[in-house]
Amino acid sequence: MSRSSRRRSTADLVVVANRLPVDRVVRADGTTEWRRSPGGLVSALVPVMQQNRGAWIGWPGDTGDTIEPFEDDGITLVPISVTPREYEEFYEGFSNATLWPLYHDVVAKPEFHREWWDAYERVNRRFAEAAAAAAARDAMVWVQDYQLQLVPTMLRELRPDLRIGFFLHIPFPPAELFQQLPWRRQILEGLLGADLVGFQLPGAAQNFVRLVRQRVGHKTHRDTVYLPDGRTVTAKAFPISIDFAGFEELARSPSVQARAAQIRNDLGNPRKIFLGIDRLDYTKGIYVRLRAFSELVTDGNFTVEDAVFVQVATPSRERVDQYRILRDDIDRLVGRINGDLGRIGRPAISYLHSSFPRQEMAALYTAADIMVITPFRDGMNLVAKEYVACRLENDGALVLSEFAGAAEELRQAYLVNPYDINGMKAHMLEAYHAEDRDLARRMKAMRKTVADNDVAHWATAFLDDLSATRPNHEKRLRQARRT
Ligand code: GDG
Repeated sequence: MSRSSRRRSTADLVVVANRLPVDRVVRADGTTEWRRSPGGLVSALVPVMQQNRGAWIGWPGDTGDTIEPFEDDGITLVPISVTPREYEEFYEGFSNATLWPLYHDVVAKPEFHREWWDAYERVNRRFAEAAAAAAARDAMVWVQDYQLQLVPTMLRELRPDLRIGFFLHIPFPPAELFQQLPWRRQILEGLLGADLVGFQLPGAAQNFVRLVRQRVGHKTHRDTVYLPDGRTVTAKAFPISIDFAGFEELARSPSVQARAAQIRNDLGNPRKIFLGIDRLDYTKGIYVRLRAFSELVTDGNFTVEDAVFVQVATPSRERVDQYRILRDDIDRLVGRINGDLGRIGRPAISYLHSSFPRQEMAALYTAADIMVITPFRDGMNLVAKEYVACRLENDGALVLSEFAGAAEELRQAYLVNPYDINGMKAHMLEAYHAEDRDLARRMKAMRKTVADNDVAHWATAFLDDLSATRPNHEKRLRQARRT
């Protein structure tokens, strides 16, 4: 056994995700270093992984050379190579132009290409083989998200001793839509390799169980699927969350407070600041929300001196056609609105197509009076929870789409239907005129919900349930070996 493979088969907890939790940074002198990527998932899992001889398997973020597994802060990182062609077909193609629109209510038309599917299978197998090599005997493996739905079964075939969990970060569609997928049965069977399949919402878990019954023909009862070999699979909701205390601390820091004041000042101290922050994605409903805001100005509800809309759109999937088209559509809309309604030094919409450090995000959340989140469909939407975490004084209003997973928990938000522009305008206006007492009552309740259910709570709940699966596992394995 080589040194690296001996090291690799010792992890008691293995996370398998499309991306590694680090980014490769090239220094000025040409040498490279790995920097931990910020984000709730990473910060919630790192401590658990450090205590459990953890390994993280993922793509390192470029399509270049093969990189050997290495240690980073008590965790083994196992980079998976993906060729430029596979990146196009597996990631941009099948993951982001087939599954992403299909799972988000078909808000854009999914494309079905057989060579994309072949690449999806091939890359999933590579991830599964790496997980099989990294996991210690009887270890727990947690597979993340829609790019890797075939991994659970591929891994189970290689390593029947493992406890395998899967979590889907995006919605799981109803049967009527999922059925369009030419590879629907393979995806369902891929997921059934897991002992525990986690979703953001109970409705998604029900969609999955119903499809398994209809399309694969297994017996099901409530949240459990009964497989012919006696194994069971549980499908259950685990709504993901954020590092609430971390965001509170950021918002409380003097530098973020000062920056928030400066942002208000730079915007000309309007009475109200509206804010949107999203990846530039057609599921997020950016276009309709900007139209709704501009109509409120045109209708004379307020002027551009009274209110401004700050929209941050983080660049995303820029080589996928539908994302290029969306970017042009939004550019044109913002140009038209500002051309029609803006005054010198007072645009109606302050549009930023770039990404920012976490501190700047916290300053924007702190500066904004009304956060507007209007996706047509969203697994959860962490921005909604981050905004709530930053409102230390229980002020600020959250306008939130009913079709974001977060709406099931944040019931005190101004809930809107993003397909109904008039309804959305009415709620934005209600938030604009709301009394401080009413806002405080709503925000206080939402802050409690998020504080009590942070991302550490989410990770623990999932891993506790996963470790409790298959109580008769050992016995069944012994029997299987005898026959
Ligand atoms: C998927 C699901 C689900 C954004 N711009 C910047 C930045 N961000 C951060 C936000 C937030 C995260 O990215 C975005 O998360 P969302 O939940 O809002 O949306 P998706 O990216 O679509 O995520 C979603 C999520 O997975 C988790 O399961 O909730 O439904 O679609 O944390 O703060 N962060 C920084 N600069 C930016 O410019 N630093």
